[in-house]
Amino acid sequence: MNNVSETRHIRVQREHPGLTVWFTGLSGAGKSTIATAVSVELLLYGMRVQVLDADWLRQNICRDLGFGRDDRNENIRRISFIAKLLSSHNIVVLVAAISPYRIARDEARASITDFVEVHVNAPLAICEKRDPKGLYKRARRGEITSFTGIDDPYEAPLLAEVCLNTDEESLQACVDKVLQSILERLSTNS
Ligand code: ADX
Repeated sequence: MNNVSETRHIRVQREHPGLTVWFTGLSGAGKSTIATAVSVELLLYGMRVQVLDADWLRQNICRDLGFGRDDRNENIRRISFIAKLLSSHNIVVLVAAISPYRIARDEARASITDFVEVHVNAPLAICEKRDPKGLYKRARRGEITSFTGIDDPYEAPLLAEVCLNTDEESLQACVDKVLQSILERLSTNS
């Protein structure tokens, strides 16, 4: 079955289990763009979806947090908590957060029943060239400190279920890879 017919198959069932899909990668790698595009496709087929974008959460429930190690870990802990709750109600949760520390992502994985990790990978030089928010320039000028990839580490996943190379693969190719992985997982669990 191809993606579309598999998705329709799930829709015909009308019920699908919950799942958390966790997009990790450098700022500017494409996490939010891909998560949003995936959510649109899933919604079109009548599935229950929630995107949890860290940029947005940092404007509300995580607005008290900065970018030191403890605060980043707390950020991921809060996001995991919401993702776990929503996915327990059979919602497909798409998390987009740099989530640079492996241990924090592994804790998220351990706390959430069904978890798919997506490494949104692009070389630092490419992310820096894209610089959609102008933050890399500010970090290079020293106006922002502890910036991931510049003066704070990004620990790439060792065993992500999906690896996307956004400097080489098109947006649609990336979306299709994620959809494929979601549909396989939902079919297995339903
Ligand atoms: S995380 O490390 O705690 O997972 P998160 O994904 O929530 O980070 O937030 C990252 C976003 O915050 C970036 O896309 C960028 O817009 C902004 N930002 C501001 N300061 C920093 C920083 N020092 N390091 C990384 N991102 C930063």
